[in-house]
Amino acid sequence: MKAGIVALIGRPNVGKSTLINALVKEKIAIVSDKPQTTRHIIHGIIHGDGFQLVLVDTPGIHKPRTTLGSRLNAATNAALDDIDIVCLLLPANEQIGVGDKMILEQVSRMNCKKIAIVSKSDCVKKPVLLEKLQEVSEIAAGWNFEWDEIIPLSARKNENTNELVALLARSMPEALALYPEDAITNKDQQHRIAELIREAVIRQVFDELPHSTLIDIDEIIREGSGLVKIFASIYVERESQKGIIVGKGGLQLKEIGTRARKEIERLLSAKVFLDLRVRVESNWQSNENTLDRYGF
Ligand SMILES: Nc1nc2c(ncn2[C@@H]2O[C@H](COP(=O)(O)OP(=O)(O)OP(=O)(O)O)[C@@H](O)[C@H]2O)c(=O)[nH]1
Ligand SMILES: [Mg+2]
Repeated sequence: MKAGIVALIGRPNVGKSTLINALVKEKIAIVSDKPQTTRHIIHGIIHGDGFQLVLVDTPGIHKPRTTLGSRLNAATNAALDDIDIVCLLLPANEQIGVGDKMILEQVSRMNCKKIAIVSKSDCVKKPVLLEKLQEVSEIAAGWNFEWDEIIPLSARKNENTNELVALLARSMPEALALYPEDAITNKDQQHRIAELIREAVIRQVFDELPHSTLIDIDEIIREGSGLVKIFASIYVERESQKGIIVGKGGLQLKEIGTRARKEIERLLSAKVFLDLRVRVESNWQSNENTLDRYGF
């Protein structure tokens, strides 16, 4: 048996969560076109013939502006201890910038196999992709290391994703499986439901409230009929932000509820009744106690 831990890292928005979902073949991490979507370390488990891969999705490494931001970076750093492979995602359709270079420096100091993933390969034409691969290959020399592998892929189009799994499986050490055979993630259903609500909130109001919301599940009731009733709170940081979530005549909140409910129904394979309340938790992103309470 071969088994081991593979961390996916990179700046916000490079496609880490989309990739873990594509590899695990189920939506275990929420995704958005806005930066700093992922806020927790999420494991995605792949079971193969004679191997088990534990993929680790991490919050995008960035320059923090809040206590939450610092804690997210710290969580990512902690997740990089004791891993077998690190995969750094660099998008094919963007320049390698200051943010990437900060992470490259960090990668150079790591004592594990290093794989560069050129993500979003579907966004560029072949010649541009080839140039990017060359650039990625050369850039490691600036920090005195070499990539063990460089692989271009598109998580959205599932291009080269099977090849990545095969490559990772080959590189795993001999070890016992870390998770039971039926596990696909370390996150429980309640956490995944809260995340699907947050994803709907990000879709609807990110521009007005980029990172201000926190979701708490108050109660889940499973009725005999199969209906699942979910009561949840969307926390904002200030009273004035409540109206943004609720919207004119409650329309915004209704739309958030409808989007989230559809995703949750898919997750639970059941009919769902979703009741969302908007509440205030003053400046929670900077409140150490609140952050502790919510597991950041
Ligand atoms: N065209 C294309 N878009 C992609 C691909 N992978 C991810 N994206 C898009 O890129 C955006 C960011 O994707 P995420 O997976 O949320 O990125 P992330 O790295 O997890 O971001 P954080 O959680 O904020 O660190 C989303 O709009 C995705 O749909 C891809 O292979 N091709
Ligand atoms: Mg993510």
